[in-house]
Amino acid sequence: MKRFVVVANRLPVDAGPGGLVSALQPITRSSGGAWVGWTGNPDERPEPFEHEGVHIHPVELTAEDVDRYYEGQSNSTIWPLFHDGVEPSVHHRPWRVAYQAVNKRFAEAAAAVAAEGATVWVHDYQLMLVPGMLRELRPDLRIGFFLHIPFPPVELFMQLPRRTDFVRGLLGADLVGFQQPLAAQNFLRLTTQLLGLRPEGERVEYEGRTVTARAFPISIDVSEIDELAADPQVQEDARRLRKDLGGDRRLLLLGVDRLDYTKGIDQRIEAYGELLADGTVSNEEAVLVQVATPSRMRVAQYQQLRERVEREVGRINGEFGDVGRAPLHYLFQSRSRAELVALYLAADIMLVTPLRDGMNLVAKEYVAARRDEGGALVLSEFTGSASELSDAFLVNPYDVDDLKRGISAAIAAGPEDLAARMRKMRETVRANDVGRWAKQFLEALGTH
Ligand code: GDG
Repeated sequence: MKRFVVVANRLPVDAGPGGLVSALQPITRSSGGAWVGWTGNPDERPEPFEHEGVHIHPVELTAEDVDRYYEGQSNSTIWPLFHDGVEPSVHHRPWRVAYQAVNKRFAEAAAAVAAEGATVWVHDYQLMLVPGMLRELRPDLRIGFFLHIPFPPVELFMQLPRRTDFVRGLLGADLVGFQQPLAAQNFLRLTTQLLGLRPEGERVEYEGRTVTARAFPISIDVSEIDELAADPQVQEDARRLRKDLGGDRRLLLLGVDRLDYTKGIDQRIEAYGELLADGTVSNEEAVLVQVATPSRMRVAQYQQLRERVEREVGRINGEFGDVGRAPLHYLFQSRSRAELVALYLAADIMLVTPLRDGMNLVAKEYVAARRDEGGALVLSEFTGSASELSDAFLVNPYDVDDLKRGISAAIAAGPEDLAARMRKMRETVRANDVGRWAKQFLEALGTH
């Protein structure tokens, strides 16, 4: 039985050193805690085991669960709706049933490993019913929930079938954390609209308990990026990349995203194509590298996005390229952390232009990597990161002209202006590392 339990869709094994894992692993390890989650492979349930000092408690998902709970309800219903409905949200009753059943399984697994009075921290949109289910099984627990994606405006949330279940589910927690203050407010307004509750400030009384809804903007493991950026091999790789792409005479623009329709990849490529077409940049003097990491490729909307993007990449390279020199390098591949940091170091302009994003860690990683205070960040207003990184070149990604304006401003900016902006952004990111984020959340939950 454990005093601290993390519950997340995925286990911290074979998942790569993501920010969440590096933030929670140390706390989980030092408290002798447990992590409840899925291995990522359908139809398998390994026995619980120890991994890097953490007790791993696998939850099984059948192939049908992956289809309905994960790709269906989580990624085709909730994900698009919570991102402003940038793609239509798809609703199917069997998906809802599976989501509920899988959430029950996670809640039961957490209830089985948590000691009397333990702290349980549940993560993200795949598991929004877990806090309520867990509260019912184990009223003695202190339960926290953090939503990594945006929480939509009330009018959009109201479209969700069985919407009240989700609000009740979240209210099972003592502390519900969001990326942005507006998200917490949206949630509290819904408790009034759907349940007639009366929030006061960030607190609301529900079934005799006080639930707090507050923003805890997530960040990155700054030291991980800092160490990679200081590594002579990574720096050498960055120089080689630049050389391969045409040396210092060519301006290097970079995008790094999961291939996801919320990331604004097609709008960004369209803007770059127009800059080439109107002569603002030429193939001689600029090159865009777009890393698009394969993601959720069994979901139809992701396959369609891939087709759209690849058609546009082909068109731009066909129209503006030359033998041995292409204006756009598109990598539909996953890269190592070291390779990403080498790209960050090589890039003159980082393009982070999502249509909506809870936070966006790539923007923060780019800033953390630039120990040289070089480089420029073009950043969408619709990311959580924009609230903190106001010294970036902020753009509205829905407006191609504004995207082009932001990119052109970054191209035109002088080195002193860029360094001043980067210095301020680096201070912000370095002062708000993911370890601090986790600590603040857990302190707020503990003193609740
Ligand atoms: C969700 C929310 C929120 C990307 N490609 C590769 C790779 N990555 C890494 C990046 C970054 C992470 O994945 C992506 O994080 P983001 O924040 O950019 O976006 P989501 O995946 O949508 O994350 C988001 C986040 O949760 C945390 O709360 O910020 O708003 O949507 O760290 O570097 N890593 C490796 N190879 C790749 O090819 N190794």
